[in-house]
Amino acid sequence: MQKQFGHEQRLALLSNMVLIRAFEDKITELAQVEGRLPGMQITCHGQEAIASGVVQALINTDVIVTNHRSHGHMLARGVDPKALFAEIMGKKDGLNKGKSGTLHLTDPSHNVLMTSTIVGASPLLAMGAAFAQHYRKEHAATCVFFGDGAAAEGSVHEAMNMAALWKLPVLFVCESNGWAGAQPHDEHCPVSRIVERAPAYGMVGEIVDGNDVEAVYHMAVRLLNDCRQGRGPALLECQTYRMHGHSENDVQHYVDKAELAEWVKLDPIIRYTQILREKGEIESVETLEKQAKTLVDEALAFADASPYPLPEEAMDHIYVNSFATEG
Ligand SMILES: Cc1ncc(C[n+]2csc(CCOP(=O)(O)OP(=O)(O)O)c2C)c(N)n1
Ligand SMILES: [Mg+2]
Repeated sequence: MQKQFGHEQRLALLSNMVLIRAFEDKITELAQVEGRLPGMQITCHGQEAIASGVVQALINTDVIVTNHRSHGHMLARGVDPKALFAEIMGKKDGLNKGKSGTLHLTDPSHNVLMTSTIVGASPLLAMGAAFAQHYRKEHAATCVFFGDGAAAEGSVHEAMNMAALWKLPVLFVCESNGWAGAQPHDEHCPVSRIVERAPAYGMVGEIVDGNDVEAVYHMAVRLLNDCRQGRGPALLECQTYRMHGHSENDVQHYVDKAELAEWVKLDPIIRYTQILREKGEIESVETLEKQAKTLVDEALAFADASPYPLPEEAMDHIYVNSFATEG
């Protein structure tokens, strides 16, 4: 059941954004230190309102399928920051025993089915989860996150066509952040708004200011309710901006600094803090920031204390019957 929208919900929308920012600020910091974090670190700086708003609109039975920019979705869903940090560091006590790293995260206990870093694969993979919900007549939906770059992939078109045809309970959430790697939107997409495609698939489409967490939340609540009631899929486009490089080792030399500065002014955390202060709901964001920092420090200490998985365990937990045990 969806809780009544009030002070508690507004505070949760803000505190989840603050936690995501604090968590990823630490990732950014450690990504610059050699040997601290394996692989490519991809953060959602500037896009926190989408993770916080959409995920808060989900109910427990809803399923998430996500992509390479997934930390925010997982934290907002309540995934343990310690296990998440340890996983990102490739440690044994990580969410996936240190074998997924940052890019293949999954947490079935929170119905985060999977992360696919194959651009455009997540929507098609979400079809399986949504079909199962539909087949079992569950009161649940599948929420899949993908980027504006992914929207051009054939697999996304197939997924949308099939979902609309079979009236599957899927919320397609397109995080339109203006970039696909180093390519600006108009270099890879002939329409400025992905949402314009929704009617052509035979589904509802809505667009929101992705830096306005309450707008995202309310729209997601509405669309998800319709999905769960068997009215078929919907496309929610959230307009936002990628505030960091594609990954933390991308210095964004190709980004127009004035354009970036304009978007920095629309930072979703600063905007919502101001709104809640004006409403008298909070005095400042500092208490939430301190709490988030403590959680992140504890998460890092936990991850640091955890060992790396042993080489002889490399094939464990990969297959249902691993090659290691089958010989
Ligand atoms: C099929 C495929 N092609 C290319 C890549 C390399 N790649 C990783 S992320 C990315 C950009 C994706 O852009 P978008 O979907 O807008 O997501 P964003 O990174 O902006 O969140 C690319 C090209 C990939 N992982 N998979
Ligand atoms: Mg993008």
